[in-house]
Amino acid sequence: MIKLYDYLESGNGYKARLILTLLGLPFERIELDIVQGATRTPEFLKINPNGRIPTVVLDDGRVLAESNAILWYFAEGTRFLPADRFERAQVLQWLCFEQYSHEPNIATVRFWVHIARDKEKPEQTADKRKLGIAALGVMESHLKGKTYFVGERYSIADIALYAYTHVAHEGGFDLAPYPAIRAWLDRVAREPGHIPITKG
Ligand SMILES: N[C@@H](CCC(=O)N[C@@H](CS)C(=O)NCC(=O)O)C(=O)O
Repeated sequence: MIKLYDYLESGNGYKARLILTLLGLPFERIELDIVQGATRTPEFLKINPNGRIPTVVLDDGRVLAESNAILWYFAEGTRFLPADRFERAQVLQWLCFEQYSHEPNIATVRFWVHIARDKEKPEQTADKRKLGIAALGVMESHLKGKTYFVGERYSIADIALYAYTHVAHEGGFDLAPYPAIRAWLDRVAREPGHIPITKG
């Protein structure tokens, strides 16, 4: 069975849980307490030298890390990743945006404010908050008049961006000024087979 090294509060872990669940693929979830350093033990570093969840071990023992690579691997050949060349590149565009402009700001501020207050770096919080708000602005202008990020269909671009946007309020991000984002969040949550972040 597929093994998923995970942490329930993690949006990156949630991306993996969500795609596996949507595809009906059984998996064993192994919870690692990232706050207590469980991803940095010699045993886990042998599995993923980068010391981070989510990390997946396939049935044949191969290991795959990085949430968006995991999304891509499982979505390949399914309705969650378009076949059209340009649309695939657009999905990749949003996955890169998520990892460069969105997650490092919105997820990090949420981590400091909501999960590990003692680890907060106050001098960085304000800068990251500004960059997170800028990322929300980009999403809002893209989503105006659209149902989903790419090709008017639910794809892993939506899953990747949903993960930390729907819990952004836990980091103190106010979504009131973003009606298109809020409508899209509701749409994603109504997708058949959807699970909340809290579902292990
Ligand atoms: N770019 C990676 C980021 C993974 C990541 O930062 N994981 C965090 C939890 S969300 C983690 O494992 N932190 C524990 C640590 O750094 O020791 C991805 O998208 O999977």
